[in-house]
Amino acid sequence: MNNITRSMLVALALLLNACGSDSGSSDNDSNGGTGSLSVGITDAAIDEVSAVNLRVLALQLRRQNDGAKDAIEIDLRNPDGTALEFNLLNYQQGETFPLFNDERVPAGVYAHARLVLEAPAKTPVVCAGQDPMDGSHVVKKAGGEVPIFVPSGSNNGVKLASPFRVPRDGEAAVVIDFDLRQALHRPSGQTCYFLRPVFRVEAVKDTGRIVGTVLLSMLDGTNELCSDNDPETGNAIYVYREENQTPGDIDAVDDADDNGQADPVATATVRQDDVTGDYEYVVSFLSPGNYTVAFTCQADLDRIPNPDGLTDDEIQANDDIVFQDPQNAVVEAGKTTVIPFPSP
Ligand SMILES: [Ca+2]
Ligand SMILES: [Ca+2]
Ligand SMILES: [Ca+2]
Ligand SMILES: [Ca+2]
Repeated sequence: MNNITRSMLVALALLLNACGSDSGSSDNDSNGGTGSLSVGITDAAIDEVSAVNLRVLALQLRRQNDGAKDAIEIDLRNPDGTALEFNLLNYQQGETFPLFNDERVPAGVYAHARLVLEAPAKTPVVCAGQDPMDGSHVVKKAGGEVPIFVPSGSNNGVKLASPFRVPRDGEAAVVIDFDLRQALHRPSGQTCYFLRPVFRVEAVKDTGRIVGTVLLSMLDGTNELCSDNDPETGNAIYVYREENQTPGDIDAVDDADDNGQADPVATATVRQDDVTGDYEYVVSFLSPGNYTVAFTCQADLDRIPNPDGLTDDEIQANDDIVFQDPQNAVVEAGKTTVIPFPSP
C-alpha cells in the first residue's frame, strides 16, 4: 500500500554532551558545566498529505531550575543562513532525522522545548495569501502546496512529560516525536494547515516501543465500527499513559470532564505491509511504564483542538469516536512490546 498513510513519527534526535565545569561548587548539574546533546526528529500521521516540509530555524531548551533565564537556543540553520528543511513524513516508524549531533549545552535536566519554525504569516488571512515556498508547507496528495500556519498562542513550546538529563562531561541523545495526527490540521473554512506544537522529547536509550498487527476484519467495515468500508483510511492506534484507561479522542477536555476518557500520549497509523499483506503499527520512543493501547478505524473523524476556533466545539474538538479492544501494555527501555489486535 502507499506509504503515505503510515504513521508519521518525526523523531528529532538530539545528542547532548555536557562538558567542563565553571564553578565546581555543586553537584547540581544546573550550576555549572556543559554536556553534549544530539537531537533527531520523528513523527505520527494524517492521511491527506504526501509531504510535511518543515523549515526549522532553532531549537530552544530550558532547564528545570532556570526560572526566568533565557532559553538555551541551538541555531539549526544551514551555513548560508537558510532554514533546515526536511519532510517529516520520511521519518516514521522509528526512523529519525538528525537535527544536530554533539552540540555543547549546559549540563542539567531539561524540562521545556520549543522548535522555532519558519512560518512567517502572523494571521490565517496573511497565511492564505502567502507563497507556500516562503516557509514550512505541506504537499497535498491531490496535488499542490499549502502553507503551514503556526498560531501565535501555540508557539510557546511544550513542557516535557519526561525531562531529560545532560550529564556534566557526559552526553545525551534525545528524540523529538512529533505526532502529526495531534499537531497538524486544517480547520474548516481555512486555507492553511495549522500546526500545534504537539511533540514529546524522550531520551533515546531510555525508551521502548509497542508494535503489533490489526486483523483485517477490525478495519474493513465488516464489524460496522468503522467510519467507512475502506481498509486504507482512518486506522490508528492510540496510546495512553497508565493501564486500564478508557480510551478517548484528541481533544482539549480534561479526563474528569470527559466521562473519564483519557487523552492519548501518542498515536500511530496502521499500514499494510507490502510483503506480508498484514496491517501493522509501530509506536516508537515511549518512556518505560504502563500504557493502555486501543485501535480505532474512525481516526479520520477525530478533529484536533483549535485554540482560535469560533465555538467551544471547535476549540475543544471533543469527538465521540469508537475504540476497539483496549489492552494494557508494559514498555521497557530497549525492548519491543507486541500487542496484537484483537487481543489473543
Ligand atoms: Ca476506513
Ligand atoms: Ca479528553
Ligand atoms: Ca477530537
Ligand atoms: Ca473526548
